[in-house]
Amino acid sequence: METFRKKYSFHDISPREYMYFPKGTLEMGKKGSFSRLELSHITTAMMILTMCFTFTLSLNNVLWSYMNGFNIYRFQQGFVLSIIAVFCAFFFHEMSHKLTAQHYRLWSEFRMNLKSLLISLALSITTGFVFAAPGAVMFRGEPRIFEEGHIALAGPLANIILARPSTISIASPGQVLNQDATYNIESKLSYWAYDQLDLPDLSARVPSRTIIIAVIDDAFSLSHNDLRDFIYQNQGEVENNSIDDDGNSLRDDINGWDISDQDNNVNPVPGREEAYYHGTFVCGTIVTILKRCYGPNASKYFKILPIKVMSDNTDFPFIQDGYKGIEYAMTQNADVICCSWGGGETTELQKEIVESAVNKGIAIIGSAGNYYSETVDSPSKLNGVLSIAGVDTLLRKTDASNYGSEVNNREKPFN
Ligand SMILES: [Ca+2]
Ligand SMILES: [Ca+2]
Ligand SMILES: [Ca+2]
Repeated sequence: METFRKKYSFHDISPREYMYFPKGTLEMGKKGSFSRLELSHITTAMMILTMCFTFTLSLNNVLWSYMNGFNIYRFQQGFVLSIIAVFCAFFFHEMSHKLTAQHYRLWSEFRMNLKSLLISLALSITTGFVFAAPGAVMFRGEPRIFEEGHIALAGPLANIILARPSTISIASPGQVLNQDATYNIESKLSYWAYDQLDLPDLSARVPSRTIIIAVIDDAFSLSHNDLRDFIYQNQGEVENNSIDDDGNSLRDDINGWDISDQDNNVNPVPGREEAYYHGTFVCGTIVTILKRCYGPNASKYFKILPIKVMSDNTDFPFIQDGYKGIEYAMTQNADVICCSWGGGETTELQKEIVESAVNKGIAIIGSAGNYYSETVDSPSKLNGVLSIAGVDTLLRKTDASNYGSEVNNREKPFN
């Protein structure tokens, strides 16, 4: 006769009676033993969960694909990440419950909840939302109170231990921005790529006026040692007097402008520098190239105009106001506009903005994209924009970059 019926999982479900019954009879509490039925339940649950997370992490659900197209490269990336996630978050969690229960000589097996798993899969495929209630570890026997506590604690504890090594970071494959860069430019960035550029020594041919390079991105750490001297100062503005001195409708836009949050602070929110690192990284790349070409005094001739186009209040790390950023760069007489982002369909208005910048003689640089696809993202693919793709360390096509004839070449005009 059963005396205890308990379920422990990270979701408290109510399985039907049959789920408790120990089919595939096992010796009570034999440590590490699995019945055939249990193995089939674990395998099925893991396979379905993996597919759920794949659709979500790769942003390939029906809703998103309808608007933006299905991306096989993101799907593959999402699949690999999902296998890792399901092993870490689900498998080790459930096995910790099970092995702890077996340690106390209790019968203990995992049982999936197939109906709940199929609902999760349908939700994930259609909307990208994951409701993960895969099942639970059951145990039977007569545990003492503290043993029940240990069994309950084992699962979450396994997740906490696995989450501890913060050195492992996995970028979301859905992000438009390049995410393989490091925040601390000096200490971590490999200089190999710069060596491949064969940059000329231009220290004897410095520009006769200050060249303004507008960088449109998520945020900028203006106090960074590498960037401090290069940051643009709007000469028409008086600092912090709450007056729009230069009459461009933006108060105190001294060092660029935060278009998404409508303020003059383009820095990342304190504490979120790692999430908003990309703009600082792009500037660091530009500064490194300038110093290699023009020497240590490069900051006298080149200034970086930081334009922040991702809100402090978003959890969705996508550039939101990129084209408005191009408009602002034009008002500040930028010579170069750097757009290390792209994607989606381009509206007529957005095309007109790029066209007017090109017609003003501004050099616009756009990244082709981060996916293995023979199409190039906007604004990079638009006429007059210099489209940049990536290569691997053997200078071959890489699956981390878009490619194709739209990448800048002789057929695609660039002024
Ligand atoms: Ca102003
Ligand atoms: Ca002012
Ligand atoms: Ca701000």
